[in-house]
Amino acid sequence: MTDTIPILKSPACIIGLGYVGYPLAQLLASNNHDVTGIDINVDRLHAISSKPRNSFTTGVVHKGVKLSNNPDLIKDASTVVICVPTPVHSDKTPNYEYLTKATTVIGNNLQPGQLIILESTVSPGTCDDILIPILEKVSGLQAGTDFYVAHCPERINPGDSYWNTANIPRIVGGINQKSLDKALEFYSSFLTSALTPVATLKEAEAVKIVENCFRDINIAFVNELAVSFSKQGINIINVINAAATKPFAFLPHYPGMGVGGHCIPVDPYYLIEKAKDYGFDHSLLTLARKINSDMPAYTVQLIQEGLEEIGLPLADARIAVLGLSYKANIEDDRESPSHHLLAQLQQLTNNVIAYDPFHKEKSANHTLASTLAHADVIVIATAHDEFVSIPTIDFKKHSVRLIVDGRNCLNKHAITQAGIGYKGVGI
Ligand code: SAJ
Repeated sequence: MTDTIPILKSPACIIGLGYVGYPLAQLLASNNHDVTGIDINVDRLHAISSKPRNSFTTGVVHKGVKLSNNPDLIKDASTVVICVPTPVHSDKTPNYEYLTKATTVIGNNLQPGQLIILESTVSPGTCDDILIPILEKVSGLQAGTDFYVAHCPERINPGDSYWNTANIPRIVGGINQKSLDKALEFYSSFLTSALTPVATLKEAEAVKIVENCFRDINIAFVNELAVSFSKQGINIINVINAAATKPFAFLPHYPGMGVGGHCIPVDPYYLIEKAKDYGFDHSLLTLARKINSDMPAYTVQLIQEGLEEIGLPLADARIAVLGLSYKANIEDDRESPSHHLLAQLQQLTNNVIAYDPFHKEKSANHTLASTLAHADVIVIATAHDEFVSIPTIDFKKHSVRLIVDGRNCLNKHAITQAGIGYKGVGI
């Protein structure tokens, strides 16, 4: 029975080596855990091991993590942590494909005494309704007695230089007390952060969804204010920053050309869809999603207004969108509003290109200078440092005529003083 081995010495297996699973595997390895990382995507394993495809052998240990695509290795672990993607389908309904496949594979290798922890973000009730039934059906074992189940929703902020897998506080729920205790013992063996137990698996699932719905709603609030206040000649950034001087009961969020990433624009749909099963309509969450999803279209409107103000017909304008990543100084462009903006612009004109230093393969030109040199209109979609630090004189030098600052990250005053048209989001 694997549950008699002290957790620190017992091997762990991480299923899914993405932006959550691989940092977790590395942290376990750096804390002297015997850790195996399993990913079905061999290209991912090659990328991690930085070995060319023809020289990678499954089971190779890289930086203390045994890398493999062989699910049989699950049998050897005392703790199995699931970190697979939970995206949405094109109709915005939850896509549990990755989770059900991973769970079935785990079920086929499940051993008595193992602790199964789900970290992926899911709707409340997913452990009870999907994870546990599959594990029990495939293995013939009983959850809570033969094996243990917990949910510790991942929290990670890509690009954050301070908060990381080791120090971000976490919450944990279990199917029963023994599962919860084993999960708390596991995480406390390598995390430096606070661990907060919650009463049930459902509460743990709900916490993460609530965190990210909170963020989406607050971003929608300032995005709506930005559109309203721009009509009233009020600078929304000044208003938000002044409101943020209130030391309590206000948390600043900022307007922009849209909300991207694998979390914030996705997670609310998990709650919206689950609540429908109970006959409840999350009208606020739905409206917030619509407001944020409409921001690329609002940005197109700003471009059209700016072109009219400088007397340049859209048909004659060479437009360059700067930034494909969903947020500053990272590569990830999943659900990026930049893609929605480009698609809408391409409906109106063929003369639109993109540039992102993290996506040279999707950039029309390989340098920022050549992009600026061939554009009348610059649209800032991502506040990468490379864009924020462009001297106004460079825009002038390349005869840029209009700047639409989708992240309010440039110096509006210097740009307008240089005789260049400027449109911000609410400023
Ligand atoms: N955004 C705004 N205005 C804001 C904040 C963000 O328009 O005031 C936009 C960003 O440009 C981006 C999107 O929203 O396109 C998401 O930004 P984000 O800072 O929330 O970045 P994420 O998606 O990496 O969010 C992560 C979240 N991670 C997960 O849920 C796995 C979550 O931990 C936090 O909500 C967030 O980090 C954070 O606190 O920074």
